[in-house]
Amino acid sequence: MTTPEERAEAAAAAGYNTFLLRSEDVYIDLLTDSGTNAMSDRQWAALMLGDEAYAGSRNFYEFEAAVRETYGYQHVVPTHQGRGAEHLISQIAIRPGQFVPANMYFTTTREHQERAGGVFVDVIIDEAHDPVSEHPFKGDVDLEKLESLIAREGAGQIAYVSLAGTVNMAGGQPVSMGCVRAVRALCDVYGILLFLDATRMVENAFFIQEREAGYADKTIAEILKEFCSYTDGAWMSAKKDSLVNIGGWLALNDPQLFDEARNLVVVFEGLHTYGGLAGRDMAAMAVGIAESVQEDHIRARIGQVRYLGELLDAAGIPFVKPVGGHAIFLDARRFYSHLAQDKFPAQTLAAELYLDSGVRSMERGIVSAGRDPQTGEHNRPRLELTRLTIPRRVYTQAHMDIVAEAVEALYAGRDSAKGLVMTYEPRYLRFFQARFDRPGG
Ligand code: P61
Repeated sequence: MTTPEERAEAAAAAGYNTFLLRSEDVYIDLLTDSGTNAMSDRQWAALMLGDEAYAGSRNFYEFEAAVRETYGYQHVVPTHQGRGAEHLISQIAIRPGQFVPANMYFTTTREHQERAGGVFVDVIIDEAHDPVSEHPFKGDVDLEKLESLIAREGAGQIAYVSLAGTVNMAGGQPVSMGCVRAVRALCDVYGILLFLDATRMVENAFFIQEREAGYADKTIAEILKEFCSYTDGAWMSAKKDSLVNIGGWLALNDPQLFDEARNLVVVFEGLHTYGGLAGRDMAAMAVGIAESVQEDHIRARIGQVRYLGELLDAAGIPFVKPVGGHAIFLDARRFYSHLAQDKFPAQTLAAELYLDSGVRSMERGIVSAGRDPQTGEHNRPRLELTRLTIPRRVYTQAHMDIVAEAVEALYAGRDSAKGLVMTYEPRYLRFFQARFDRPGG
């Protein structure tokens, strides 16, 4: 715990960017659910069985078996985390000038797609951009948008369809099984590849089980495997669903594409049997993969996020509905309705929440969206959100109560917020390291 004076100093030193705070200055850390999960006793025990051979570690084969068993893909290379895998797939599967249609962007994913010369195109349904729409599958692809892109550019100009389950930037919103089947069918007509960002696909499976006709009696594990079976491969940040502090992978069914991945991984990550990880990390990941699909775990995990949502809803706080898998996304546009987007309302909300309570959250609005690579202008997302992200197996209900009280107190005094001015803007993924001034503060 810190005093208001200490937080004022820490926030100023961090340029009012929650990514630049020291964790010891944070009371409840809802920056991310990435790598911040608590490992189980079994995962810790597995760490002690690390086989740190440079080549052919026993833990690699355990990890490979876990991916095959739980996700169903044929071939896999480990990577140090999700963006390592995004880099590999983008380099392998995108030719400069090709289009990459996706169900909304993710920061690192789009960065790697654009670095490989790809042109990102958002083909998510319109409801995803609307924080008040209660559509049960806001992560779905709009097939008309996808088809018209194919018709306009030609199938040969589409690198692949980039599908994420759940959709982080839309609020952790799921994709339906009906959608992935339909996208698969369309891809088959045109001979287009379909790759999945499987980072929170277990959480996505939970929503299918809960909401989609015909899936109530299927297990999370069955739903996950069926969903993946419609795709040609996947990349993964294991720091989320798979309950580890570090790790990721790229899986591919096509032996030739896999051959390229296995070759490229040695240039950027490490040998194909460790990919930037220690043997013990792969051991913990193998156990985490199996634990992640346990029904009770996933119900408790999403239940906790919903609990916070219910508290905030009762207090009339505006946030993205329905509540998604990993976080509550406060709607900064409505929270600070007096602030124009150029005043960075979501960044302001993250800064003010920290100053007021020591709770750390994350901007997911205009700062995160970066600039258009062609025009150099700010991308202006319709969603201007501040994410309260819940790590898995870490916090208690009492922590959620405190967070809700903190947000309510901030909402009561919302009119006094004046916004922020950006004083330093990094070239890549600017939100991580950008700095701001706080007028009057
Ligand atoms: C997060 F502010 N997510 O949500 P890596 N795909 C997806 C992710 O959510 C994801 C990655 C790929 C993070 C960490 C993070 O703009 C940010 O293992 C759906 O982080 O490399 C990561 O996986 C990349 C936070 C990443 C950010 C980018 O908190």
